[in-house]
Amino acid sequence: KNELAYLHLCEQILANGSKKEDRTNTGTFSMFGKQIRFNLQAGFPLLTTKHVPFRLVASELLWFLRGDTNIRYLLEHNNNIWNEWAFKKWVESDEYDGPNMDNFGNLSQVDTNFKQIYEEQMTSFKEKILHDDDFAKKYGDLGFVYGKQWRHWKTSTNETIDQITDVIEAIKTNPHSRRLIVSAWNPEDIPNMALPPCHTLFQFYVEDGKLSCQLYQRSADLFLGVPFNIASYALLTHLIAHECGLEVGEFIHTFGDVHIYSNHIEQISLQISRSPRTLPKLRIKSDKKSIFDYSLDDFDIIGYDPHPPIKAPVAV
Ligand code: DHF
Ligand code: TMP
Repeated sequence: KNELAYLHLCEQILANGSKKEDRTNTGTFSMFGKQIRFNLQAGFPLLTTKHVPFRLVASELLWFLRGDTNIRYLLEHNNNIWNEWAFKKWVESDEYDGPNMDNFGNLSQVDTNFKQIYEEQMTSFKEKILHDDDFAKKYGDLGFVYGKQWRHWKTSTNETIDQITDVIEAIKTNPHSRRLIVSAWNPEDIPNMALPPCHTLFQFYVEDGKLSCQLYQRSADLFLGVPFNIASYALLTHLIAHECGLEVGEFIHTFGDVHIYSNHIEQISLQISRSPRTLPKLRIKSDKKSIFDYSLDDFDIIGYDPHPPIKAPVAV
């Protein structure tokens, strides 16, 4: 079963990961340079040892594909996974005059009073992003993150490169190419991003009518981020294969710093104690002219029977 590769990597890091401080002051157990593989023919890799919300994975991917970098679209789709990073920019701005939100990520985990004040601020922040256009423009935007680099990479001569359109065209016209690459890592733009891209660069490979994809992820939160990242790139590979008249091959997930946060140990131990179940299938319900025309209702996950969700705090 495909999922065992993920579970083995979790076990390995729990057993042999080195204790490492990190930017968020949470502390991690970490390893460098690992790889897991998923045969996409064997099922869609939405992990079954905990419930992974496919709706959130898919709406985030559609958001990238739109070239969108503003969390308003995510909030309109009830997707809250990027809120903290926009909120951070807001509370650190000169215009914010509410209660002190320094270190809100860590404080809200240990101080229940603070947590309540934080949640009130977050609720009103979300309301403003949804209903105040000017505010959303200014504070909903995460900067030059994935959507911008994938669809509107800015060149030194002020033109834009649409890497997704280009890579699809290249897969269609030149499938043997060894240059089928999309990069989100734009050194010039890094200072203007809420978070430098974790899924940094990916490459496609066509063999025997099958499309494979390999991702290089520079930094990987094995419990929270990675299950989303696996499903997201699997979905992207399916969509591009569909558009190019190819079958799906493998998704190969290569990691730089892959880590388990010290406050995820119990959760991940519970998860690896569970037995993986049969992977679900992805059904693409409607044919679209282009990969940019899909909406959430166009995909179905069939036969997903996961173990219950496991909650964990995200390190900000
Ligand atoms: N920072 C850190 N420290 N880890 C991340 O995984 C991460 N991921 C980001 C942005 N910054 C990050 C974007 N992706 C969740 C999943 C993916 C994601 C951000 C957050 C998450 O919290 N998942 C929960 C469910 C959330 C929900 O239901 O709203 C989960 O249990 O999978
Ligand atoms: P860093 O920028 O200091 O590496 O912190 C980013 C954290 O977010 C790190 O724990 C990795 C995690 N992450 C993922 O695992 N997957 C993602 O898709 C994103 C955006 C972040």
